[in-house]
Amino acid sequence: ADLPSPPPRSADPAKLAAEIIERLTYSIGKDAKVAKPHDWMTATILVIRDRVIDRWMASTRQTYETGGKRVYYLSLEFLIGRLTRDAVSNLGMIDEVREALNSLGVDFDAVTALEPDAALGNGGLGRLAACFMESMATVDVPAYGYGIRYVHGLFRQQMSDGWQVELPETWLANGNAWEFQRRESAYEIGFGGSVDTIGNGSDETQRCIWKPQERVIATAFDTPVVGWRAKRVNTLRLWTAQPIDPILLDAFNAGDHIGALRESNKAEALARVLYPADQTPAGQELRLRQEYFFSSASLQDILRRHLQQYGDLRTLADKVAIQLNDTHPAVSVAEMMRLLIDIHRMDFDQAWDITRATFSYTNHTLLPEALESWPVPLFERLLPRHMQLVYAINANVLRHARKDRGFSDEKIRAVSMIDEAGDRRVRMGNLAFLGSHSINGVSALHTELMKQTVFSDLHGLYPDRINNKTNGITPRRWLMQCNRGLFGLIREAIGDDFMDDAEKLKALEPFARDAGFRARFANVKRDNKVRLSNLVARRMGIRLDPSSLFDIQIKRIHEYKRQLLNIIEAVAIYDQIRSHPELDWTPRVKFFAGKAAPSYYNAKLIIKLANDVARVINNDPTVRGLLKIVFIPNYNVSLAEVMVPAADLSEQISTAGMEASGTGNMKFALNGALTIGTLDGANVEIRECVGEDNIVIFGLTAEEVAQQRADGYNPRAVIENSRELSQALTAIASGVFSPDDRDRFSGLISGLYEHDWFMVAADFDAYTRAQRQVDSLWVDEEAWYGRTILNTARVGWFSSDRTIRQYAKEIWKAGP
Ligand code: DL6
Repeated sequence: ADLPSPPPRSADPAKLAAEIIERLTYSIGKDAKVAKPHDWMTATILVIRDRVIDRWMASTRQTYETGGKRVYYLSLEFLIGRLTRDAVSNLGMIDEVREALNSLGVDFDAVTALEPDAALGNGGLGRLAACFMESMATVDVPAYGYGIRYVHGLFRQQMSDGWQVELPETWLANGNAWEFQRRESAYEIGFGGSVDTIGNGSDETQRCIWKPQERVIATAFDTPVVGWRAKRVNTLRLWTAQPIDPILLDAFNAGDHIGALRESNKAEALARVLYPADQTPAGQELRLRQEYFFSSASLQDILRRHLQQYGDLRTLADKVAIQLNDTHPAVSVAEMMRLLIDIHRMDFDQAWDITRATFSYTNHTLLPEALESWPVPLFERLLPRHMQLVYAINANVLRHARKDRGFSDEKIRAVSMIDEAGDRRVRMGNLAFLGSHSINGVSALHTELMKQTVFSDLHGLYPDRINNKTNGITPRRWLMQCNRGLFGLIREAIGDDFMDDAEKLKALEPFARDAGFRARFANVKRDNKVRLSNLVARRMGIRLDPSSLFDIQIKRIHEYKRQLLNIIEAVAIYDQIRSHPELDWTPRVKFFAGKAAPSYYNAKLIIKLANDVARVINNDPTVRGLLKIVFIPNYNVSLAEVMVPAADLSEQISTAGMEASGTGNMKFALNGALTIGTLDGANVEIRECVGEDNIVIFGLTAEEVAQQRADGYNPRAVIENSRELSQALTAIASGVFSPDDRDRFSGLISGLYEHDWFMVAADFDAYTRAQRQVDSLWVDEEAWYGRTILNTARVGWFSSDRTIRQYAKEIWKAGP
């Protein structure tokens, strides 16, 4: 029988205020008089959460009743940031909640600022997953995100004398009012052990039974994800690991108090930390365990839900689409085969058809060191049944390649799931590719390079599978919430249409020629720069002049992203300012922020260099404040929300061919910054949208990079030919910026002379010319803001709503 639902909750500020007090009293057990700021935050979240739940249940019910296809986004990373402001804003209740809290003497901004960032990701890949979750709810795709509920997200970065130090991050320390534990959604996950074969050897009767040696329980925590205007609320389901027996009582009673908890600790280690590597091979058993743990839990959950509703797994691909976010969940392909064949008794061919029809895979990098592969002995020891299935799938594919397509030995080696060069390894990229009907890259250039390089032979074998889905960002978080000033100004100018369709920002184009609008746009930018300057003064004690050009590079620290190129250019300008004090130098602040993988020595050295150079330049009176360098520690989503709106210049200067897409480039352009960048990743498409005059492009193209490397690039000759570059490198290498340890950077710099894999020297002169071009554009303030307004007006296409609509239509066949 239909049971009654509760009446929907009101958005009236007085009612909100009353409910906040009620929650404070009855859920938190605090009197308003003694409540601490955190208590107010939790009470406020609980009240907002109630409004979300109404729509969450309606969305779930609607998918069930209409038999809608569900999309499952499997990702080891979700770099969410704070949730509360996002939810309140998407519910359209910011003013009401602010007023309610005000009436209680509590400041909305102060309360929301207390929420810790959910930093369950390393960088672009994880942040993309978070934007996608919000956009899937916005464009009405019934979707679940699946991941791990890491107790410790990405490490906290502290600076100790300019060196990065990693500290554990504790986002759950004060509880998490947004999540719901689902004790009933629990699945057993096995590791190790052996496989028994039963039956008489004929295919129909033979059966494999995996008997794992270790078992843990995965249990779910659900967080609602609210789409724009709260039309739909989807679910982010994160798994945590528990032991089967919380304590081995026999061992405990025998006095082995530590041994009694060993199993428990081992299980809990699975969800303890986010693997802090970014584009480096994880190389650790724990990582493979995490990958299998969350893949298996998610697939068991998906199959259970499907069976419960439809009772038949043969319809799986009609009702379910599973997107693999990079290769981290690629073991899902083998797990799906195991579940279909061993547990649900399907035959191999049918299981393989269903698997491929259900899965699709997104590749996010071409860097060879980031292409995951696992040593065969490790894979076999942890997942013996999956190893058998990988061999069986491989045999199928290789037979087809050789017999039907006449593949040579060399091509067979390239498409095989087993890498036979050196120690045998299971290639997760090939497994994900072969188990999917769609494989996509994340920008047009990256997709082309995928076809030509890492997947060229697989592409030859299956030419219809690779497609492009250029990344996007959610305009809610990355414009409407983080840049209230610009948001208000745009609404005044062109009305509200762009709030539901970011491409309608185009209506702003004519305002680029309107002097009054340009002045207001400049004022908003200035306010945002003042806000960032205040943050820097508070956190670092450095005073900045907001009328300087704010030049910002924020992203993971990696040699291919070339923070080093930017720092060397700073050293070169420093020289120039001192040699030519009579010239009109553009006052500039170069900002950096970003984390380095803890084991990535050169990246950490680059952070130290930025800090060393900053100390010298910022304290040199002859510079007269014309150049300042600021490295803001502990970059995270919340810091990005302050930095992005304050940028005049966005640094997107990776070695061409190496940045798959980038998404920071889109955020900056949307918030009215000019890009200085190479023709890499999505920069190429940004240039097409904003127009050549409104972006500053420099340097080698991807093709030229490949050509130079093939021709035997000689960086020493390039350096010796450039006076500015040689002088800057000599200064750094000889210890001008590191008087306490003169050789600190000599290795880093000699690497540039000897190989310079990332083409810093090759692009240096072009980069400095491009920077001087920026200086000359900056002088004409009117024209500068005309250009930046055109950037905002023309990058609506990079909304993740557009990206998700393309995934939904072209890959998932789901959604409206
Ligand atoms: O697709 C999201 C993001 C891209 O914008 C970046 O260009 C790319 O570097 C990043 N890739 C990774 C790969 N990590 N792994 N594996 O983070 O993805």
